[in-house]
Amino acid sequence: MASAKRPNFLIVIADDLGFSDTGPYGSEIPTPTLDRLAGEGVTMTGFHTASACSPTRAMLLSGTDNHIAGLGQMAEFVRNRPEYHGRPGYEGYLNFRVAALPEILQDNGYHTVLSGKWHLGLKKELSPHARGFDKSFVYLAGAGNHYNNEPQLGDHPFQSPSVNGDGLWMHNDQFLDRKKDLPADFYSTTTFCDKMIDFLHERTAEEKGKPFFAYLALTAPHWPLQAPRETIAKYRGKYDAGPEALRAARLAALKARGLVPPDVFPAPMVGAVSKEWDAMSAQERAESSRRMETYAAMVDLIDAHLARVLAALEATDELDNTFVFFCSDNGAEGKLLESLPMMAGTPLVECIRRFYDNSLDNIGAADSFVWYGPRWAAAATAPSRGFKAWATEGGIRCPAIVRFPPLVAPPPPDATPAAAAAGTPEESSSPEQKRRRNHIVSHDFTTVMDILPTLLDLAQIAHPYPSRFRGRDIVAPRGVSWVPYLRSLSAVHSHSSSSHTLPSQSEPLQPNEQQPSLSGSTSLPRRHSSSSPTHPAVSTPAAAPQILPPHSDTSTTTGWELFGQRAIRRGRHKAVYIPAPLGSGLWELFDVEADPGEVCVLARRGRGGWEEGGEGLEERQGGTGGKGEGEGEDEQHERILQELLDEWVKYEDETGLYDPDPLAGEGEGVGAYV
Ligand SMILES: [Ca+2]
Repeated sequence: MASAKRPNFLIVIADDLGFSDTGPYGSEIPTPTLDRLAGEGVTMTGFHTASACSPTRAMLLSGTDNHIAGLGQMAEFVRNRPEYHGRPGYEGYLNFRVAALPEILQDNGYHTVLSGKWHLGLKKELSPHARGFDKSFVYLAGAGNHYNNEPQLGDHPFQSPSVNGDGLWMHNDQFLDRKKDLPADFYSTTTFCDKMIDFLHERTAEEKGKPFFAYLALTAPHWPLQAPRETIAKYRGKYDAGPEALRAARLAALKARGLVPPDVFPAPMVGAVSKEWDAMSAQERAESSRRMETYAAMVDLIDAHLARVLAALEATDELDNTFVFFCSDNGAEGKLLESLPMMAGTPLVECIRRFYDNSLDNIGAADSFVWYGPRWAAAATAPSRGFKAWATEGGIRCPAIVRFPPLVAPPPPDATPAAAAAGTPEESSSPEQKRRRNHIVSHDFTTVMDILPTLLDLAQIAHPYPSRFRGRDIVAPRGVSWVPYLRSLSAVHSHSSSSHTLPSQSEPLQPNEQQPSLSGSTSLPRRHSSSSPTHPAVSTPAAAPQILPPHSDTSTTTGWELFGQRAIRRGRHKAVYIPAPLGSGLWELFDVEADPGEVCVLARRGRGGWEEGGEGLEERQGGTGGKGEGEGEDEQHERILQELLDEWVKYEDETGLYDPDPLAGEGEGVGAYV
């Protein structure tokens, strides 16, 4: 009987998928498969990754920080920066200080398979086959043509992996010739899901006796935006009102679902901004819309093909004993790549100019090569600030859905007290309305580093640290198992389905008109921190089940750094450092639960001021004037910021983080290739 086995794991990761791009998060793009997973499981709003691809994947498979696991910076970024070379944690591949999740599972009786993007080492000895996967079909690099169409290569030897996939495909321990060995009808999402289904079908009797770990790492909807013409056609005209209209609709949908605070103040646009919709010519608007239509088609196809994978598991009666986890690897991609000075004349841009056709009717085709730019990305990241590669929430807060009925599931739609109390007549509620009312939403902070401890907990496998592992010394994971948390969510939801809505602020948002703007942004609103608990259920009577957030301990801090952008978070407070010219070049304190847009600066401090012991650049945003007994609000925020900066120093020490100042001036160009 399937349920007697240890649980299977299916981890599905999408590439550069934005926060609100799927149905559970209110998207207009229909994603019935993800709607089902969310309706039968948990939708998370507090899930965090690194701000870019390979660091997140390193965290996922190691359970620890990317600066420890070998992706302190992306390999593409450090390649021509010798100051990083030779530093532990900056190897550019998943290093051997970590015990990789598939290695641990393989050693403990799991059948381990991967289909999709690896991005954690380009050599055979660093490949999935070498890191614990029994079976793998992989693209080793970070981005590539979704149709395996590289017309330029016969003529011109472009070396960027984005336009040259030669030598980057592997099946198990063998390199593939992408021209001969990939299917003639290759399309990334289709083929990766086909291969995953093949791996599941092809299991031997012995392999079927084992639980499995299946890692499906899709390359969509990462640029180049490409999809079959008929799928793009489904979205024709849907985006003609432009990105601002889409952003407003997405925000409204997030609020309607209780996924963001109802009074949230969305972040203003940041970074290099493309032309206003109204300032565009009709032709420019048509081309921009077509890019978004293509993006939507890519998301549509992720869902459609994921349905096939789940159907394969249902056919073998394995789905309900499979912990299914779906997420994105970083925020939506908002770079305006073509406008970056550092991109001018690069091989990629030159290659696109010479060999691709980005005319309106060809956008999305195999020989087109486009991205969609900051305004469409801002629709997907709203209300958060920034995009992929930013340490603000727009870069690191990602959609995440869990389905595993043995641990966490909403009760049947009409069985909840709220449903009964509401007395809603059966005929007046659509199945969709009933499902949504019954959804379990998790607002608590979680991180991609938690996946490894969670899976090991479910499999009842102890992490090998501090013992040696496969003949080497290893580090401990930094993530925390979600098992008690998910169980508590289910219990609380069953006990009282008073919906898991975000607390509204006790005081309304107030303009902060006396404050100067930050880095040219609009004037900052300001509001008081709420002293109310994160979640209404936390304060339910003692007899009621309690939610057990995995990172509830206020001494737990989580840090981020990539491309010189830094952040450190403890509880609801987060300090962010964005170098000029993109940011203020100051450490800024936010309450990211009340203010997920990171627009209300509670305190600020210069990096130099901190380093020199509090002298110098220290300044802060004006307070509210409230003078309570003892510590005032401003003093409290200053103290919290100071504590977080102390934590930052610890984080640097613990992770071996190396962040030379010269990065600060590079702005948005960093990481442009990946
Ligand atoms: Ca990515």
